Amino acid sequence: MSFNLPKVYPITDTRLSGLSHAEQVTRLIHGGATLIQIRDKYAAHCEFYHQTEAAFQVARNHNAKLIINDRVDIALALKVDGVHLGQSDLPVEAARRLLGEDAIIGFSTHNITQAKLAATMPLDYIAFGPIFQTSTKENPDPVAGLAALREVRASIGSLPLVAIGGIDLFNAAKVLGAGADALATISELVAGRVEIEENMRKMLTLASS
Ligand code: 3NM
Repeated sequence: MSFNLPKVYPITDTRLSGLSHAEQVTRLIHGGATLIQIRDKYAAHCEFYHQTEAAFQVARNHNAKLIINDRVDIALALKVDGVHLGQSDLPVEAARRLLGEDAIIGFSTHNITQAKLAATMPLDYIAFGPIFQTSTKENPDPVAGLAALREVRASIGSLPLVAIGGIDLFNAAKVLGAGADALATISELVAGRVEIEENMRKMLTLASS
């Protein structure tokens, strides 16, 4: 259960980008991404399976890692690198049993209580958010803010911490300064289909400086 969490963790969105997951993965990798989450709340399961298969092919060809949002069954079937689970998905322990020790498993948390509980689970990273206002997620939890992020950082030991929700080029440095190990972003990276590669490169440069 040890893996290298990059500072920028892009997440795909076919509606925002107007592009397939594989196409987004291609552009993100060209911009420097090494770990990408495939997220799709609308595609039929069968379609999501096939799109993820195509995206995984691209990722593998470039030695990038692919994480699937929610779907442990698809992760298992395609042997992708891992899953990202939400509070109402399959329990983390069950996913770990199915996917094994080598899979990357991340888990969304939205308040300090959830984050502290998550720190006791067999996880590779904890995600915390929304840090800022987001219009990408339907029915998001209340905005947590940077102070809560600092509190989570202080409460989960050395477990890698991914911040999410409304993160852009302007607030990214503050989020890292509050203790996040990685910035997970959707709209700032993939909303403009033409600029995906450039957006990714800019965010990585900023996060690495
Ligand atoms: N999860 P954007 S916020 C998928 O709070 C997701 O757990 C969140 O999109 C959480 O970068 C969010 O466009 C949306 O704000 C992130």
